[in-house]
Amino acid sequence: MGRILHFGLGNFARAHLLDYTDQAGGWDVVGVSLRSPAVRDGLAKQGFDYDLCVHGEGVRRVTVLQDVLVAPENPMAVLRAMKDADVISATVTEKGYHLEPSGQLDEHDPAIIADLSGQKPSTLIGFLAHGLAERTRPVTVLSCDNRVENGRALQAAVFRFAQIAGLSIEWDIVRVPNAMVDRITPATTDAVRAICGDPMAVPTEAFSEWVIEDSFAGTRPDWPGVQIVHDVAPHELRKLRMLNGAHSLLAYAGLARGHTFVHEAIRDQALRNLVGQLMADAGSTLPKQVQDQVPGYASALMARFENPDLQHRLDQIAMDGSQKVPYRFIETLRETGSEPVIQGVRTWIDYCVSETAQGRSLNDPKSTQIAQAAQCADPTSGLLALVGAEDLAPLIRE
Ligand code: CS2
Repeated sequence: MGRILHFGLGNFARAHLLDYTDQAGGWDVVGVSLRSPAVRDGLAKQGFDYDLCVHGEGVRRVTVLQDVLVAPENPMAVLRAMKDADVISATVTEKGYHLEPSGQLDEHDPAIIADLSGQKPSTLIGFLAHGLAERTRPVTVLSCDNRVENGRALQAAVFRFAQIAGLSIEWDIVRVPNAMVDRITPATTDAVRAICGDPMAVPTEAFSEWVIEDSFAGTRPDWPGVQIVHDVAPHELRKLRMLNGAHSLLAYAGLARGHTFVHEAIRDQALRNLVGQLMADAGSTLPKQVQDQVPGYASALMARFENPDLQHRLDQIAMDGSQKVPYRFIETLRETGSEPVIQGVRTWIDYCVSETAQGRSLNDPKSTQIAQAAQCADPTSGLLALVGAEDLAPLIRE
């Protein structure tokens, strides 16, 4: 029996890595919650099993999870668990990597400063640096978050942290593959809990995709349907720029036009046209070998967005914009000057300015800086600076 130690037990992990591993058989998963005990407490009451409510397919009981460790309660238990796991994986969202827009470890981030000065880690990066320094047996560290070259970025961040902290990691026994992950998984609603009769149920769509770089230090589960490839980049750019780019455009422009859910926004003809053009523009930036997939992928995405059963809230997607805008909009914009992408960036800026003006703090790790920038004389430049794109201000303002 192999073991995965997984950091971050949000709905996405429970609908993706845990579901794949449950279906693979022969492996189990121990989860690590980096913040609150809520998920552990909820799942512990039901033996760590939960219902996955797959729209269009029915309910599946996922039984692969054995335990959940709550890092703030007992960081030493997490470090001990890191010694034995065959695979250490993570879905901690973009902000959990503590990176600058350039992709380097953000050494000014308070959580990283605290981890570097304290004895016990609290971030994924701190745990990995300390945990890997203790490893003598090969291990794969698998990032399952939306980010360009997620494995490389994670490895570089841990490398830098370890360097500053004076920790020595035997990198020869560690592999950190890049991976593209996809499954639209909204927050759980009371209706989903009621339908399943499970307070910890997770709603998700039938579609799912996982493409992982062929770079493992040891064995891995026989995950059904997972593509193991030499180069993840074409798949990852397709998904991040087309799906996630379209999602963020729908979120900021859709909220401004009074919509609440993705399925409503995509039925608004003006937004639908914008999204179609954004996908075509983003598609044109992709490597040659996936160019012919662009039209089919775009129409499949439209159908996924139209799914009314998912009840996917736009304000959920609008969260953490400072972390998402760089890879969802800025890269495509630099390569194409795309008009719908310009509108995406503009509507993000408008969203920051109007939320701040109404006295609401954004749900974003840079909420303080966003509020300051949104109230300054030139919010466009101030906000673009936060996503490493101040030079694009003239284009956005036009
Ligand atoms: C969404 C993603 O919340 C968001 O930002 O764009 O969570 C999206 O649903 C997933 O990446 C789909 O795989």
